[in-house]
Amino acid sequence: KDQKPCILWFTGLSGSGKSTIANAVESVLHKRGKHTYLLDGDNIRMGLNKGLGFSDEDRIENIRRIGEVAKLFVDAGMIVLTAFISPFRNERDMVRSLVEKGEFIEVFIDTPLEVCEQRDPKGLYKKARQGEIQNFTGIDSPYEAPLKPEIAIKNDKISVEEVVRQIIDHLETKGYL
Ligand code: GGZ
Repeated sequence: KDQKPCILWFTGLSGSGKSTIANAVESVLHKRGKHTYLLDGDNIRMGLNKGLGFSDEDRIENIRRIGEVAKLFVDAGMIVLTAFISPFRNERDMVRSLVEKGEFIEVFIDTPLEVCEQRDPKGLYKKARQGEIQNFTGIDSPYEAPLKPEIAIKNDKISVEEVVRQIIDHLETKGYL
């Protein structure tokens, strides 16, 4: 198969665009005949990680399990895409250390908090500001931005198509595709 297995690990605030971008990248990869698997809240927090909440402890366990699952898919030869806030540097680095060098591609979706809060597609920021939700990332729970991500995208004034192009470009240049 003409692909090198890896994890495209998206990280960023709620509403930053991680899921949208990960889905769009996956669909381009599909069109090129690549074997992929996308892990996100819909298939993980509803299933394997049902019962985990948003305390620091639960987020750490959430990411640990996702990392282990992603590693299994890499072993199976897939290009794995994950779309979780994954707010802690420690846990992202832990996942990085689970796989071979070069198999972990950290993709920082760098959307300013103000922009995420303005979008607020699910009204969660509003609830967090009103104190109806506790431990909300960016409001009363920290987000530790990556220091040296493989890919950093300022997702403020550019289109999803442009973002996808940048990510596919990176994968081609580095020999993953
Ligand atoms: C952050 C929360 C919270 C709190 C519910 N903090 O925009 P969404 O809705 O669809 O994505 C967010 C999602 C975050 O889950 P993750 O598994 O990605 O988080 S982590 O990696 O930190 O474990 C948001 C929703 O769940 N959500 N409560 N308190 N996001």
